[in-house]
Formats: sequence, C-alpha cells, structure tokens
Amino acid sequence: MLKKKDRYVVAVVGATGAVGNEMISVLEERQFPVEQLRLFASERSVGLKIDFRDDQIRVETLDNDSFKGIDIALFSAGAQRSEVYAPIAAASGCIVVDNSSAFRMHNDVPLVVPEVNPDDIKWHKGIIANPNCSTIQMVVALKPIHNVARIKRIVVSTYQAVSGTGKKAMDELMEQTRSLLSFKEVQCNVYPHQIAFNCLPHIDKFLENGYTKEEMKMVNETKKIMGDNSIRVTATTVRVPVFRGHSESVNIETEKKITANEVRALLSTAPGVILFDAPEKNVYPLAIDATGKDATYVGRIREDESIEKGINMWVVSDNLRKGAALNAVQIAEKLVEFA
Ligand code: NAP
Ligand code: 3JN
Repeated sequence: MLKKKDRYVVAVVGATGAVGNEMISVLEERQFPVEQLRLFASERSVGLKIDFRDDQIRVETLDNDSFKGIDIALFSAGAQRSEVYAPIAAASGCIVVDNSSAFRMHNDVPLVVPEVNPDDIKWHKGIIANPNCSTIQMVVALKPIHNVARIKRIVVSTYQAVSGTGKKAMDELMEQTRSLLSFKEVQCNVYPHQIAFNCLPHIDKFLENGYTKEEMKMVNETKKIMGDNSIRVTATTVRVPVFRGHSESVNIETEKKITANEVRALLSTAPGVILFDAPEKNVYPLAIDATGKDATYVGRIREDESIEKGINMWVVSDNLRKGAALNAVQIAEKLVEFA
C-alpha cells in the first residue's frame, strides 16, 4: 500500500512518447500532489528537458537503481521495458501503474478502470495494470448496463486513431496525406499498408485463431475488469486515418430486457460518461470532439431489432487520455485516496 504523505515522488517511464507526454500534462492539470517528478526514456532522449509546472525536468535513462525513493511510477515505455523494470521498481517499494499489456492478465495484478472496479486497486502487490485503450472506453459505457440488465454477449468493432501506435504513426499519417495531396509516392514504414485515406483491419499481431492480439485484449480484459468470465465478447479492431480518438460500434445482448430510453437514463448519470445522443439534430459522438477531453461519449443508442434483448451504441473517447494517461493518473489518485 502507498504510505500516506502530503506529496509524492512520481516517475513517468516513457516520458517522451505520445502517452508519456500526456501523462505529464494530466498530472499537472489535475494538480496531482507531486513532490518531485522524475522522467525516464531511452538513451536517445538523454539531455532533453521537459516542462512540468514552472520547472524544466531533465530526462534520465533507466537502470536498476532508478526507482529508489520513488513512490509511484507510471510506465508507458512498452511491454518489454515493463517486463524488466516494473518488478524492479515494485521490489524497491515503488507502486507501478503499468500501461502495457505485460501484466494485465496476471492473476496477482489488478486491471483497473476507476469508474468500474476501483476497489481492485486494494489488493495490488506493487503493480497495477492499466487496460488497453479500446477496452477502457467500452467498459466505462457498459458497466452501468451490466449492473442492471447483465450483459451476456458483446460484439464490438473499433475505429482506432493512429496515435494508438505512437508518435511515429502520427507522423506517417501526416506524411502520407501530404504526399498523396501533392501526387507523390507514399512511404509505408509503420503500417504494412497505406493508412492515409484507408482503413486497416489489422491492429497488433495476428494470432492462430485468426483474431489479432488487440482483439483478444478486448475479449480477455473486459471479462477481468467487469469481474464476469461468463460475458462472451467478439471484436474486430480497425485502424482508421484519424489522429486522435477511438470510436467503437458496440452491440450487446442482455439477460434482462432494457430499452434504449432506460440505457439513456442510466448513462446520463454514469461516472465518466457524457451522453451525446440527439441524432435528429446530427448530434452523436465524434473523435474530433473527444480529442483532449476526459469523458467517454456515448450516442446512437437504439434497440437491436434483430434480437429480443439487444442494444446498439456508438462509443468515443480520447485514446491518449481516458485510454491511457488519464486512466493511469486516476488509478494513482485512487492510491492516494486509499492510502
Ligand atoms: P511512443 O510514442 O513510441 O513512446 C515510447 C516511449 O518509450 C518513449 O518515451 C521512448 O523513449 C520510451 N522508450 C523506448 N525504449 C526505451 C528504453 N529502452 N528505455 C526507456 N524508455 C524507452 O509510444 P506510446 O504510444 O507513448 O506508447 C508507449 C507504450 O504505452 C506502448 O508500447 C504500450 O505498451 C502503452 N500504450 C498503452 C495504451 C493503452 O491502450 N493503454 C495505448 C498506447 C500505448 P525515446 O523517446 O527516448 O525513444
Ligand atoms: O493501437 C492502439 O490503438 C492501442 C495500442 C496499444 C498498445 C500499443 C503497443 C503495445 C499496447 C497496449 O496497450 O496493449 C501495447 C502493449 O503493451 O502490448
């Protein structure tokens, strides 16, 4: 458990990346009680200074002694770095909030979305996992419905922004768009195909069952966070030429009948959710509106007419904020609350 203090020594590992950058902003914006901020990245970033409040903080490289004296470390430097350094950090008494998939499905590691299963934080043993961005926004929208009508099955298709792949992918979409609009040849370095003006039904590696790893993350993580292994989930994850904001078409089948109006009423007061559902006025959630915001936006709520007890909805959130940095900082805030 975190020792109660007025202010904490906090580290961001992967501080120069898309998620790490956002973590630093979120810590500052939410006035997290930071005594000292330590920033880590690869050797490529040594010498770099990053603004935090009125300070400029020098980026350091990681070694086995890096975590001495650090209370909370937010990791976003990829699963390989987490596998090596998260246990080292935890062993030196620091509590790790890990953004990678390295520990998400470990039985002794809680996988937490503060609006859904905050109390799971209480049984951590030094590492708490932050779920995949696509899973986070979906469970924020679905948990209130599961509580009253029990969800039996989820069919989800995602429309994921390139920022989910990191900084290089954002540059690639920009470059390819520029090239195409000036009739130049397109270079593909990050994705196997052109992403500009295209959709790629391929996120992360393909597995033997024909699904991608991203799809199976959604399947497995959803059950763990919702604390219900009986929910059946199937996912198709698609990369689209959007810079920021993941959108999802979510179809659910429930045990108990729930109407579209009842879902609207539930979600209008659900933590972390904002209803954007007035299709007659062209009001529905859009990635460009969710960019830089904290909420999960839900709209296009309607009854699935092909089954007796089904609901369709459209769920949008900023993948770098609620999908990654914000969720991690909210976990840290809960640690402080429970200390
Ligand atoms: P990114 O923009 O490529 O940033 C990667 C960060 O990791 C950079 O700060 C990089 O430092 C650092 N890094 C790389 N190798 C390192 C090393 N050997 N030692 C220390 N730092 C190292 O990627 P991103 O989009 O921010 O994503 C980072 C990770 O966060 C992903 O790999 C994933 O595990 C996780 N993530 C989670 C979600 C989610 O769904 N919750 C979403 C996106 C990402 P340099 O700048 O010095 O190279
Ligand atoms: O592609 C996206 O939109 C989300 C990407 C997440 C991601 C990217 C690289 C490695 C992850 C993740 O969080 O699952 C990982 C990983 O840690 O496996």
